[in-house]
Amino acid sequence: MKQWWKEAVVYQIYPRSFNDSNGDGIGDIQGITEKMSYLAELGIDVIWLSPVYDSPNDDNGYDIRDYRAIMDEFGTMQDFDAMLEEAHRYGIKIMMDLVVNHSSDEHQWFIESRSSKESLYRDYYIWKKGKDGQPPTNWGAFFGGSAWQYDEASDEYYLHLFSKKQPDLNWESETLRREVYDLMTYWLDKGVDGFRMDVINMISKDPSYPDGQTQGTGYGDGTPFFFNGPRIHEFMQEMNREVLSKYDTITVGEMPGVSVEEAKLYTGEDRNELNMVFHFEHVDVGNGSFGKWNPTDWKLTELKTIFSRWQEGLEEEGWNSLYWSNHDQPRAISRFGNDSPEYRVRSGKMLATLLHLLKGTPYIYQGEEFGMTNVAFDSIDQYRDIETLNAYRDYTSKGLLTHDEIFRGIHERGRDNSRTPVQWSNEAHGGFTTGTPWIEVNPNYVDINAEAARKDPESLFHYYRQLIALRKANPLVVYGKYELLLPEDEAVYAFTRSFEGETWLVLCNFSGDTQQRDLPYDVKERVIGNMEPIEPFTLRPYEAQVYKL
Ligand code: TEU
Ligand code: CA
Repeated sequence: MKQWWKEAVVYQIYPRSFNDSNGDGIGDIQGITEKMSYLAELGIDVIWLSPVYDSPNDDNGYDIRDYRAIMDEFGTMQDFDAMLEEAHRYGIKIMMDLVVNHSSDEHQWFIESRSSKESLYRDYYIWKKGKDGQPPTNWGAFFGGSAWQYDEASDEYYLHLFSKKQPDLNWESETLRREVYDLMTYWLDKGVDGFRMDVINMISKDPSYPDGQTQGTGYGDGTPFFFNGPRIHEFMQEMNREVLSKYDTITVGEMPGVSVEEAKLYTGEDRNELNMVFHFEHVDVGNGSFGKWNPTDWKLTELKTIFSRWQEGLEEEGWNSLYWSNHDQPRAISRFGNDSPEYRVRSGKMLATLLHLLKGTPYIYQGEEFGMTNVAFDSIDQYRDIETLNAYRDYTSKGLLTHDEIFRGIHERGRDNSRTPVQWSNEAHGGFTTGTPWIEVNPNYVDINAEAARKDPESLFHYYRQLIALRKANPLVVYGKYELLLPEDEAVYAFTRSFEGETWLVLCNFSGDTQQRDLPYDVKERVIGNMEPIEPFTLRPYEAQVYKL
């Protein structure tokens, strides 16, 4: 089958915050259908849809209660079918979010499993005896506390790497794996085009369940025993053989902690596992002693080293995904650019130029295409994300971080930065809802919104359209070989892409100062850039230029 997913651009929708069609303050599926022409105008090929399945929303849909039903707040299965049909009418494919490392504790499987040790569903989940009154291991859950929840009735603990309402599924059970393949088949038979697989490299655990070196208190400080476990490739190949190989799909595995070497095994052409993976190396630059909660400065050379390792590492084997942001990460311009009024759009175009001229499949997160920024709420009561709320409570109550210290981390890196409603216009609530939004809209919606961007030919929105069109018109953008230049440069990211005798030079100034570089190249023409170029190679603050050599 043609590897169309290498030439595609993916747009991620977090439905809860995308567009509310019925005024209840919550984004919904009909709201997506209403915006399909907007996405077609942008020029994207695939929508990655964050979970829309029935869920109690402990983790906003990443805790699934019924894999074959639509969350009431998002609408009905008819709404879903209408959205799928509308997307396909525009030639846009739909990639569902497959969350099968864990389910909700309200899923029927878990209710049965917890009901009795003799239940047929007992081994759908991971139950273990404690040790001397303590949990089975000293692992910390990503959302705080122990990764084990005690169950009085059976005097056993169940594993939950995330919240205690997200019990981990037991992939050692072949019956459970069969259930997963069946639900995947259900959606593929409905006509969806692929899956983004949530923390899929955690599904194989080390069967010895060893303790970590230190007591995990959570928030990712836990032991790495649940990454890339011993049977992970067996499971991925079985999933491919049993389901994916029977359809023309696009797949991406979300893999915290994955290395380039491991990514070759997941995405190699002859591996029959996945098309690509999401790694976390670049989004973790500048992590402090408490990770993202006390972030530090990062250097451009760190970013270059990471991107280059992945570009070169997967050049011959495998394929890269490319992203700046998603529903777990802060807004790209605030994180890696400059969200001041003077430089917001220019640095947004610079970041987009860099990402979309790298080799791999680019992902655009909702609102990134017209330059949405981080939000800085004053009160913890304005935040909604379980990870942020738990971390604020735990780090301040244990005196590990002061309110001001962790609020800096929440403002810079909290997940709600990317979950405030998409700002469609300068109307109330940014045109997202006629009701009261489930989370407040960023007050800067008055100036930063899709409607204003679409009207302005110099906007970031139209620049993204040009980058996407460039990819469609030039195989070099998709297949060209990447070569890093100026590796030690802390202001300018420079690289070339070469394909069939043609070479393009990409220059991105990450700094707020004008940079002058002498490079041994003759310019034939300027392909794209965020400013009218002056003599090569002078780059004004946040200037980006792509030249054909
Ligand atoms: O995220 C996996 C994950 O590792 C995140 O917890 C992320 O590393 C962290 O939030 C960054 O600080 C996936 C989903 O994308 C996320 O929304 C879910 O909360 C999580 O899995 C559990 O399903
Ligand atoms: Ca709604």
